[in-house]
Amino acid sequence: MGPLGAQLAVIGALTLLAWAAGPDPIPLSPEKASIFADLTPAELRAVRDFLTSRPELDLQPNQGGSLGGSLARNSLFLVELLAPKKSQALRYLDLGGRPPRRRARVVVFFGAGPEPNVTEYVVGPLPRPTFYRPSGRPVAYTARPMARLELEFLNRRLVDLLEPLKVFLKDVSGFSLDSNCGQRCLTFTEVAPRGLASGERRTWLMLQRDVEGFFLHPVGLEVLVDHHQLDPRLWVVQRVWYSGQYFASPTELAERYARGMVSVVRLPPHPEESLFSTFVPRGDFASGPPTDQPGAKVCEPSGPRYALYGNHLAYSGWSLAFRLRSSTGLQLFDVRFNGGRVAYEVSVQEAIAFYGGSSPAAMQTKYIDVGWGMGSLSHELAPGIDCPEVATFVDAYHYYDADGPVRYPRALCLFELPTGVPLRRHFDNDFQGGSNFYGGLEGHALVLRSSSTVYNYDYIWDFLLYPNGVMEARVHATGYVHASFYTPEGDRYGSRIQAHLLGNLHTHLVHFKVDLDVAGPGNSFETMDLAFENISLPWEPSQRLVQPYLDRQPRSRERQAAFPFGKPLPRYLMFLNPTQKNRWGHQRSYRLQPNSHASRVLPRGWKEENGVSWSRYHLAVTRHHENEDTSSSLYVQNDPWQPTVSFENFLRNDESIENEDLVAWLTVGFLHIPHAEDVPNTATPGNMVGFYLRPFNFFDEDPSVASRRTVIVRPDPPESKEGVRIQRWGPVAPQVCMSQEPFSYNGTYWEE
Ligand SMILES: *[C@@H]1O[C@H](CO)[C@@H](O)[C@H](O)[C@H]1NC(C)=O
Ligand SMILES: *[C@@H]1O[C@H](CO)[C@@H](O)[C@H](O)[C@H]1NC(C)=O
Ligand SMILES: *[C@@H]1O[C@H](CO)[C@@H](O)[C@H](O)[C@H]1NC(C)=O
Ligand SMILES: [Cu+2]
Repeated sequence: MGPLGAQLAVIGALTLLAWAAGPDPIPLSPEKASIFADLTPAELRAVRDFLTSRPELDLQPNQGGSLGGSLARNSLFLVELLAPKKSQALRYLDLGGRPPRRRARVVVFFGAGPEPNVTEYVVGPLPRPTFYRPSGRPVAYTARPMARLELEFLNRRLVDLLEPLKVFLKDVSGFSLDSNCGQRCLTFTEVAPRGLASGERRTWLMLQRDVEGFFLHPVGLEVLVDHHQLDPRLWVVQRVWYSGQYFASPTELAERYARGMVSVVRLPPHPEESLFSTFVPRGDFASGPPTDQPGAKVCEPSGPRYALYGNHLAYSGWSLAFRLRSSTGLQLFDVRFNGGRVAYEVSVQEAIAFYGGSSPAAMQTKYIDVGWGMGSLSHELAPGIDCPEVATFVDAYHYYDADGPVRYPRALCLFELPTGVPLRRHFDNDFQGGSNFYGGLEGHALVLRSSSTVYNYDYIWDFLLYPNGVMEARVHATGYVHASFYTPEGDRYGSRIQAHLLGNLHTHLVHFKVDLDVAGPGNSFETMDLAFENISLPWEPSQRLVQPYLDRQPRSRERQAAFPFGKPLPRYLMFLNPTQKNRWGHQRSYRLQPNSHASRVLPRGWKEENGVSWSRYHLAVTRHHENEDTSSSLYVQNDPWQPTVSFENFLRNDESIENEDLVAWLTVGFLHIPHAEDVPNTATPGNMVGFYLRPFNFFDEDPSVASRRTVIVRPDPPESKEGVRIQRWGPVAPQVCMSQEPFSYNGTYWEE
């Protein structure tokens, strides 16, 4: 090992010691974290093999070769870890003993029987299953998520159904659905929900030119296809819309077009000069240095300062377990700081986007993304773009609409980020042209990231850990907007963003579950804000003084802790441990601080709104129940009218939430009115929402004082020659990717 290597090893050892320090050093161990780890490929296969060997289930492959499959067959749609019950997990985590048995949650599509349905099962114990038993009531078959097979049937059936429009489509778009369409093919976007009431499965499809960024190339034709039958030959078109006009069938449109009775919008020929929907660079900045050079980069002068072992993570006082749940996405467990538990679970529950428009497809779009496999859509992250080059990348395996585990390379990444702003600093002015001291601590955060590409949109999910006990959750939105064919009536619902394109307004909402365990499971919830008092001045009683005081509102029942949109949310949302105090006599607390511009997507109780009743509230705090695990489900997208999970029911019994195990359910989001700059894509700056979890009297002082990266500069006594004394506690890092200049700080200012 060379001198540099030796130095790195020393720094590594120092970092390890830093984790072990602290008042209550029982961080989560990698071994214990593993009870939350996603199923391994071997476990996924074991579940599949166990179930496919049961003749009574009669499971057939999902993909069944090239259209060999049938929708009227039974298949294994989803296999994922069923996280252990909290009571069992805590017993193991806190008291030791045997780990809870590993089990799988399985979703089976029963299409073959007389009463097609979707049934969920619990399968265990892993890795060698011996039992399976149903969990919950079977779900209507029409509520199931779309599978690839059904989409493939839809593709094929559409060619037949739109046969009468062959000439019409060629004339207006220059593109076709023919098998020999070459570079001029049409494709479509299917919107959801699929109908107007429970039990329906009829979808508006929006036809588009199949070019790069096809989402932005609607040709003006939308068709309503009823595909509730399991035999695709029985699927029919119920309605047709073309550029503002409705028709009963493709034939009617074709006939009226042939008679010259349809006003058409002929699209410009393709390829256009420059295709607006691609990422290919065009134009130039009017000023600035050349932009083809690499920009600033994240760099780790002495290697990573975090420890990743399996699904266990440790960094600057933090330890936690994580997984990437196929149904919903990132999920953290047993989040501890300096050994003290802050939260048992922090996870993404759902992401929705509800639209407005004048074309039927836009009017009908209410995307509820878990129903599209949001957690499983964790496609590869690119080093240097999606995550810094130095990040650690982790693969994921999902069993979702597949016949075995599917590997998603680099589905997760982990990296330490210089925040670009000091965690703290002070210039202590001596008011005589110099300072008494300067002190500063670099700002850093550890980021755990994944993304989900739900068709056109890309969500970037982050959890950030700061060394002062603050955790942040955030989501950035990017990718293509869901846009529709421009007609003048569309102006009311968004912006025209290309000649034939309307960017439709929509609201993005994201639901998070934060199961806080602030220094233990028994917590209470309180809000704080300021109120004004009007008192007579103590030292001049004839005068009045109006000033703010702390208005504390303990919230003892669930209804008092549910904050509907439309009313202001108190600014301090405190989760406190009533039995533990910090040194200053305060109940140890964590504060939930949302970062959101959310509002409701529909009036309360209106049809589809019932499927997303969580979206009524900025925040709702409930008592923890094992059977209130998630606020949404795979089935809400295709049946929001009679949802299998109703969040409103979590609040209905208005339980006491004093000194109980509490769960905070937080809705964040923003209104998106698309604009020309959403072409080619929605950009991340400004499109970020989330929340912070911040210690509030949880510690006796800011725990980041344990960091050894602080620098203090003091002026030396006048007789000394150096002028300043620089104090630092960290090892002097090698000069890799750092300034060649040694650290300097002058600390004086002068007139010139
Ligand atoms: C669901 O389908 C299975 C398999 O066909 C069948 O045994 C069961 O009775 C069905 N359940 C309901 C509630 O329809
Ligand atoms: C404060 O109290 C005084 C005396 O009652 C009253 O005259 C004054 O209007 C009050 N001011 C405010 C801002 O409430
Ligand atoms: C700070 O800058 C002033 C003016 O250039 C110089 O006289 C002084 O020596 C500097 N002090 C240190 C500590 O470098
Ligand atoms: Cu948007």
